[in-house]
Amino acid sequence: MITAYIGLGSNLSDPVMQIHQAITAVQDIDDSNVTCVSSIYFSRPMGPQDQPDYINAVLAMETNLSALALLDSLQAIENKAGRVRKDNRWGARILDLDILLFGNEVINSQRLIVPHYGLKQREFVLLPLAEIAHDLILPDGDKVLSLSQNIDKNGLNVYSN
Ligand code: A4P
Ligand code: MG
Repeated sequence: MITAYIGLGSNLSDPVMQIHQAITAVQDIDDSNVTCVSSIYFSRPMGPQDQPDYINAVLAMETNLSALALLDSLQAIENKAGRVRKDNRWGARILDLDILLFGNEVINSQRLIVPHYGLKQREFVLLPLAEIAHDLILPDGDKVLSLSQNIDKNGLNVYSN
């Protein structure tokens, strides 16, 4: 089995409920087990500021699925939550599920870039990730804990454990 890390984000339609529902839905993905879930965090929007604040979390899972099959399952969960894809980059969304890491794999395909391209620049990804995986080392050798200690928190706060 491969250990994958998934980033969860929402800033529309009761974000805390969206994140809880999404965690439950990920637990139901075939050939996979969720092994750890971070606290739920409250974060300021990255990108356009004329949108609501976000709720973010990260979970760890073990899976026998391929990375693309996992992406399909995550996108099905986003669609079921009522996500409508718009052209506005970094705009408001009901639910965003990103594959942050897929084992130690580096993937650069048309549908999937892993590690996630924004991982190292996003406090709302690095802090929850470091919370559940202190010793994690990225495929390029960078330590998640040091990255999380050196990034501006930008008002990131634990919302609930
Ligand atoms: N894709 C490629 N790599 C991946 C990956 N590692 N995981 C492709 C998931 N998908 C990946 O995704 C567009 C396409 O990216 C997918 O079809 C997949 O094939 P999407 O979810 O439809 O689009 P998106 O998430 O809107 O992409 P975008 O614009 O890159 O958004 P981001 O970068 O995810 O940012 N502020 C706070 N505080 N918290 C947030 O969570 N999120 C965003 C969205 C903006 N500001 C935020 C937050
Ligand atoms: Mg996404």
